Amino acid sequence: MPASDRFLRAARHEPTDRVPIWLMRQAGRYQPSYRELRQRYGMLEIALSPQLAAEVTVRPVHDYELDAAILFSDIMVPLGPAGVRYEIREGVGPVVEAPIRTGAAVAALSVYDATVREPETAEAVERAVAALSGVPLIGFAGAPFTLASYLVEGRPSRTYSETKRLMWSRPSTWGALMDVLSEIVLRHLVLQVKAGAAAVQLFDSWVGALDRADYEASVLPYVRRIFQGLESYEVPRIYFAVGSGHLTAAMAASGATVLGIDWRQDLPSVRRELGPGLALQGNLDPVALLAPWAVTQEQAQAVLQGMAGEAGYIFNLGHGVLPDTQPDQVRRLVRLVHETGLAANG
Ligand code: 1CP
Repeated sequence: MPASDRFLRAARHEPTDRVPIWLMRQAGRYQPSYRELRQRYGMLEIALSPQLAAEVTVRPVHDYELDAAILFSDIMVPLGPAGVRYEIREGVGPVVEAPIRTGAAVAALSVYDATVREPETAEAVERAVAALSGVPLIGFAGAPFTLASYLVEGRPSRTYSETKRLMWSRPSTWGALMDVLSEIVLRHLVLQVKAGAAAVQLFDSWVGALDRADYEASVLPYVRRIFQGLESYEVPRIYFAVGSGHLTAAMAASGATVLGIDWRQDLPSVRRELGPGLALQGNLDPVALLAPWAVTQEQAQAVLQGMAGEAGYIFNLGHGVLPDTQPDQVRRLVRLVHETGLAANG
């Protein structure tokens, strides 16, 4: 079975010959070719150059025989045309020039026509799809809460204090912010699907900071709206968060067709809890790739064993590949999953 079929078939619960594998952050710092390119260009420069973004997107698929590519971009990219001034600071992450904490600041954000304002993203998708010879491309966006966390805090945070403060103390401002972010995200994802993305992933990386009641009241309705808006395009809809075991059942009611699960959770238990309706993706600890290969192998095999014989399963890490990962470990992991992850009804 060509790599081109495995990922999409598993996402749709169809039988596959092997367990498909792709890795969050598979294009990035751990690759010598990426580090070399970064000596010459900034991260955003690469993301906003269709030719460079496509090249970086395709490279790990060619190097490691992964079963899907993910567009090289960042969750902050669609916020630029909305009027947000930000930079990706070395060793820090996204830093916003003027954090958004008032109704006036929210009102200044604009929903825009992505086809007009994001031609670079559409062209990067088209170029990557053309170069991937049938291997599916995953388009992505940050989910409204995770985007809001950067906009309100102004930078990466551990406590999300300002974000929660806004959510709790000014519910109508929060609602307006989530409204505008949902619409921007939906349009950004539709743009990628129309340009050729075969699936989408919504990264809600930091939403695990909320308890279930706040998640259901103040975040889930907006995520639902995004997935609802994508339904008619009939592409798999992946929803991922970190440290969110307490939210899994609620996230399963978002309209996603695949849930990304981090390493803290036990995949077979999640499957039992949710039933077979949703495909699952995950969940090797990214740190396991830094261990001696015998340890990596043991942990990866335990993940595979837990899902042996299950349709609707995609191997991935529980979060992104860490920058100090040895490329050879990635190569060996892909081989291991393809060689031992046989039993997906094939
Ligand atoms: O130049 C660089 O290498 C800077 C590091 C970097 C990279 C490689 C950043 C800054 N963004 C990216 C690319 C990126 N970001 C991709 C494409 C690469 C791939 O997956 O193959 C994707 C999917 C993202 C998505 C992203 N950006 C998320 C969601 C996924 C996750 O890791 O949870 C988040 C939270 C961001 C914000 C962000 N951008 C960059 C950094 C270092 C961060 C995290 C900052 C923080 O800790 O809060």
